[in-house]
Amino acid sequence: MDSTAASAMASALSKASAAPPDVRLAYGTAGFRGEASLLPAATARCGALAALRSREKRGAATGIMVTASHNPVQDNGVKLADPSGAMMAAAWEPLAAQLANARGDAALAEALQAVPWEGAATAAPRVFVGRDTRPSSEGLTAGAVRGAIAAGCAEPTDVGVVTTPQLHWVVREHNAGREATEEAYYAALAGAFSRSLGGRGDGGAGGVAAQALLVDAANGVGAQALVRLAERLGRALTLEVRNAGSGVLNLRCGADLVQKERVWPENFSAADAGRVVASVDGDADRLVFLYAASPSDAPALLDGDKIAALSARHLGGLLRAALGDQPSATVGVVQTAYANGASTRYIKDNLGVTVAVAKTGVKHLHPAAEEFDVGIYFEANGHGTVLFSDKVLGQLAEAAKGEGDAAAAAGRMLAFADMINQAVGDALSGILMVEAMLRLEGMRMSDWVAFYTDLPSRQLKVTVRDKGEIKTERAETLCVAPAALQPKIDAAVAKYASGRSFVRPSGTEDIVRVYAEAATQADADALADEVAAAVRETCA
Ligand code: G16
Repeated sequence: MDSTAASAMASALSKASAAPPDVRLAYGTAGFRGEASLLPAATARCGALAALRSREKRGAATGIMVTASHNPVQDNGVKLADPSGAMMAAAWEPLAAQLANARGDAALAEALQAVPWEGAATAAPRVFVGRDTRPSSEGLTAGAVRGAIAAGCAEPTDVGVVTTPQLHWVVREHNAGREATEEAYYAALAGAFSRSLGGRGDGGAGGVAAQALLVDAANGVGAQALVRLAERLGRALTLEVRNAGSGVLNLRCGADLVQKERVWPENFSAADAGRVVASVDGDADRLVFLYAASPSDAPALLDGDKIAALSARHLGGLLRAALGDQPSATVGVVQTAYANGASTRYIKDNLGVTVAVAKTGVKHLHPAAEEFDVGIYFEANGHGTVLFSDKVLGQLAEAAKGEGDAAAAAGRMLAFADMINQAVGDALSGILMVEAMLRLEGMRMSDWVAFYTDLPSRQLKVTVRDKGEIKTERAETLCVAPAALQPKIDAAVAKYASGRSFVRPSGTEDIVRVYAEAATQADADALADEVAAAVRETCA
């Protein structure tokens, strides 16, 4: 942007936004995140950035979502959506950080001058703004709207209280010229769910839908969306939503707790044995399942790895049924270092599907999945989705015009492509996808659990003076700073059979995450404790 335009916009933006806090805010795994009182400046400036990104994309809509996802209720955050509906391009993250931390008009003008501006001067920006149910979200959203207006977006579109994936979906659909409303979202998902089943599996041929599917909504924004989706689904699938908002957001409930601690969330217990239990996080972009065959069993966790395995198995099979045994379309799974080693082996060795590894964060997995025609990406924590290339969609559309089993398989696969939110991981869309796949495979939850047995693992959080001291490489599997840490991790890992461990600074919380895997649970726990102690000692 030229200096005259930048100065004018800086003065409008500084009137529209509070001053940044004394601490420097970093753009983390999924945007800015922290205690809500730290965020008014960052959210307002992200509103401006969303408008600037839209201008740079010649008026294609972008999105801004005010949420702190799995974080405690007193935190908040902001996630930005690109015109494709995916996370904002990584190249713009430094611009966001510079803008969010700029103090005074001159620093704001300098930050704005760094924003790409080719063709943007005349474009009319379009920004969709959504928020979750946190008490601080309404005020921060108002700031984001003011920021977008200061950057030239005359009328930001307030989509109100929505899940993060709904906001991303609306942006994607709008830019594709389709109806981009919340109502259209429910209709699209429910319609595709029933088309995917095509009359098969209704009522639960696989024994999975005879009873209502139980959902832990983390007392978050997903609860109201699940209720509206259930209305649309009617008898095709009954959902019973618990932790629907009367308790504290993310406290002893939600996908983050369930995945990390492998326990029943609040308001669920051994009495729910035999039922399918889905757990979503505070903004409904993560999904994991729990299942206990009998009340005396500890619940088994079916995490993002298991969802990836089920998707690869079902969609790989459908693709071959639709396009023949040697389809030219490629299928691949993208995982992170957190993926359980047993899942990677199952996907590669049993399913014969390629596995790629990316750094934590959907912003890293999503582009890696785009390398495949059917790109399946899931983080173990339940974030993920499936992407379909235009090439494979074209091949399937052609095949669906025919007759017989191949045409039916192609039609079913196209229904999955409509049901799955390809903008970003979506717990609601994921629940339907898993349910449809289980019914079509004629599988029970116990069959899915039995795909493979997870290697025992443990995750810990360690608080240190400055998590930023920790630097990693090789998709976060190697700690390169502080230099003394990786040798300590290596020494600890060497003591345990099938040991594996890594550390990384969280991009959403002020902590360091420790992951450990080993042949027995006792060993995984001991390894995690040793590595956590090494982190404390080295980063004290
Ligand atoms: C965000 C990202 C996820 C990522 C998670 C990790 O999730 O969207 O892709 O897995 O952060 O967080 P951390 O860096 O703390 O390990 P969410 O659900 O918190 O928005």
